Amino acid sequence: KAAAAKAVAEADASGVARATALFKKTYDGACPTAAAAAPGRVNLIGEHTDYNDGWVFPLALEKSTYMVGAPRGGDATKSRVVCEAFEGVVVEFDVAGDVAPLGGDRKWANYVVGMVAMYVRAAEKEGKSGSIPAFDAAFVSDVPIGGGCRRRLRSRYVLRGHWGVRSGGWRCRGGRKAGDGNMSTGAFLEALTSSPVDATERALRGQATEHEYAKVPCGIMDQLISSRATAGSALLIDCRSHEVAPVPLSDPSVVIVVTNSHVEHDLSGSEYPERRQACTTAVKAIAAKHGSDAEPIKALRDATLDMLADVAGDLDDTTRARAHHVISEDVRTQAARKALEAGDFETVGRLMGESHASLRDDYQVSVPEIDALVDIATNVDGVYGSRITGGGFGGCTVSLTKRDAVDALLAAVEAEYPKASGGTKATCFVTRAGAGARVLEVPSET
Ligand code: GAF
Repeated sequence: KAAAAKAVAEADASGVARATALFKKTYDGACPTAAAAAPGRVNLIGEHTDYNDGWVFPLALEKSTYMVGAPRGGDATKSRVVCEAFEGVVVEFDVAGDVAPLGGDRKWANYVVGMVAMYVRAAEKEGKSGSIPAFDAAFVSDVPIGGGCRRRLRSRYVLRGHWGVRSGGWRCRGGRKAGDGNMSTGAFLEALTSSPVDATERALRGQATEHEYAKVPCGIMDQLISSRATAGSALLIDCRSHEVAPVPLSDPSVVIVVTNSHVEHDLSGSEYPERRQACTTAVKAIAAKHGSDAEPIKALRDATLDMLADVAGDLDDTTRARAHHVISEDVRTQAARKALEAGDFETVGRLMGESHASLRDDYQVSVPEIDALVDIATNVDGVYGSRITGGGFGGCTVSLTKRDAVDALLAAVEAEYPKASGGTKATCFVTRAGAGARVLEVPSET
């Protein structure tokens, strides 16, 4: 525990120092007065259940996004933001509740602009105006890119946890994502205005930003885990009540490995909304037959596989398969929580394998490269289980592994994956469960 806390403190100090250097360089040597961080995440199990009011079981990465800044003062009306991935491009925007999403090469800043709009709106509801002053800010991130970007960094990925580093053109680092961009913005705005916000409320503002400003109709998982994570634990999250139950990952002989396929994914396309729509269609059919005033069926979380079987004739095969995934995934996720609490890693691994098969066959959000990574990992002695993690269509896998088996896993991925990916190499990292969004000190010497 002490070592983990020390590692977080060191990473935070280095993140704030890097962001401060970027801030000074961008804003004529000025010093930031507020700083905050929020982590990326990886989901152990419970995929595409969050927008069905179900359960998810993610943990925060030990890698975070850092934001520093200061009020501009004087009569400045616009805020400015710069990020390491687009160093030199300073985006200006109005601090307002009705500010329009940015377009073109300024799209990356929408997570900031959107969060500012959400905080301004919330204050206005309480009758407060001028709650956020015009500010300057700078971002850096240790959160690796989610999935793709083998070829180029798409601007909308930045600040959703999909970060690039500049090195002879856009280049990516392996890993996955999300919530860290808007949750670090939220915590930063709270630091700037000395007005802390409840961590769940911060996550809800982040989700609204995704919907309205990034046009991704996401659930609440990414923002909630980034906002509320507990170091050392995965969180079983009830996406209806927003209650969270930390489950310690305390066995030192077992680790979590994240592997990036480097297959590009983009949840702002049509696939994610189509999956959501199929779930809505299935809920309507099940509710019509099985819902009652006493026990309404409002979401797939309220349904069982028997109920689904009962309405199978009213649904097309695709819709039925989508609902089958979600209903069975909720069951697996709760079983995985119990198994993890009992230290039964074999069962957790088996459930992860079943989750992957369901996401591949019923929900159809996997791709051949990810399936290959899961097969490679599953065939390594000492790997309990492996699956696609996150929204899908590329991205990363998560594997639960004996610590002793990590070298064999990395060697197998290195040797086997390029055969399935047309030569692309995967990148892996081992992670413990990191801390949630936090306000940080700005060192006085800055
Ligand atoms: C993406 C979304 F942002 C989440 O809300 C969740 O639906 C996930 O895909 C799938 O579990 O990351």
